[in-house]
Amino acid sequence: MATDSTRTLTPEEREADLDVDQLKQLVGLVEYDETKDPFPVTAMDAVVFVVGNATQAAHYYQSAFGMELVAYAGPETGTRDHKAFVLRSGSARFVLKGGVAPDSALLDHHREHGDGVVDLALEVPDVDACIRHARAQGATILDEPYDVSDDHGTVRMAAIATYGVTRHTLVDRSRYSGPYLPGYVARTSGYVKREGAPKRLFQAIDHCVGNVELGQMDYWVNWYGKVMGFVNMAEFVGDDIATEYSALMSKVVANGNHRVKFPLNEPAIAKKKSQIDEYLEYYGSPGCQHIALATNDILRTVDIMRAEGVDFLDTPDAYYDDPELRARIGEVRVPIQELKKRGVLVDRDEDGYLLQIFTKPIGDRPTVFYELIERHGSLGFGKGNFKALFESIEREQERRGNL
Ligand code: TYF
Ligand code: FE
Repeated sequence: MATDSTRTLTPEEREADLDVDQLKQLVGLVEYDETKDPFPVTAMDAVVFVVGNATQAAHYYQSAFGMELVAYAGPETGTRDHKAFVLRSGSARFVLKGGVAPDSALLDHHREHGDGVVDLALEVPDVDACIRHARAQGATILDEPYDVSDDHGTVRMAAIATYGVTRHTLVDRSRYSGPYLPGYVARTSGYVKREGAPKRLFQAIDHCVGNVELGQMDYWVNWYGKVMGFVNMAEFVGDDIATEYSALMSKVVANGNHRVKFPLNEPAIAKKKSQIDEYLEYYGSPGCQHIALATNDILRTVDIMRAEGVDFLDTPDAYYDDPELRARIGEVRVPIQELKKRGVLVDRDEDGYLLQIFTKPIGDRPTVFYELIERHGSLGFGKGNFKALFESIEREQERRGNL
């Protein structure tokens, strides 16, 4: 019997007043038979970043991304090595870490990679079963299953290595009621309550993209299948598209109900330097390239983020004036003029359409950036926009002197 796994909401999702239908629409869920899943995953637990200045980054994610500060660990709370700020927006959770102690390993990490994602943590119902399966499939176990406890209960965790220096921490917080993890204290800031402060700009994480080295994409696609039971989604960018206008290949893996989606890119050999090569060079290893944030009002979100100083990639007017695009996308919920004004891209497939837009890299190095995505039935990633998008990325590469 196929269980309706889309029924499963995490406590964070319930707390954020998300219901299943909203979530289905937001991130494009499908039904699947969870009883046959060797590595059941409920949702993303957190995206964990190492940054050069977590104190200031926490301010940026509140002011520009409308996120809410919920927890903190640092020297004042007994964590002498680093500071960590936990931020939430709907069901999305970001953790920002910055080294404090001069010998903190986080400082070495930052010297080598700059700001970046170190952990795509996953909420799972059974950490031990996942680790047993992962080990049998040859995964590198970074942390064997262990418990951490405080007054709020117990969290069971473990970690496995994925591409580059990235890890997947597995988290079972079903017996825990604290603000994040033991060692963290609840912390809010006056920021969200401030008059005129941006109110929740996105509701969930839609997908997290990994850049891997030339020739390694299929290895990692197979790895996610073998180790985590992830399935290959139909969308891909092959050699044909790569050599025509941009030097990358891409495939998408997802957990059974598509709640967690990981596109994987590798550079392709082309006339110009691939945007993926630029990333690999500046990050110093494979790593997370972009995080797509699901919003139910992309126009408002873009307007607010722009006003707060976030830079988005530009889209030439010709994109919107192309009769072929107009015919293909048909009617969307707003006049095309509204999209054009903001540079929001639109793509349609057999299931529906989506609106999307991309920021420029958000740190000092040309590495991590964000996508905003508003889905209306489409389960894709905006394949019809790849040409316009990659050309826009290449214009930025050129400005940076990296093309
Ligand atoms: O996640 C995706 O597949 C889309 C498209 O460098 C994309 O957002 C792919 C590669 C890239 C930027 C966007
Ligand atoms: Fe994307």
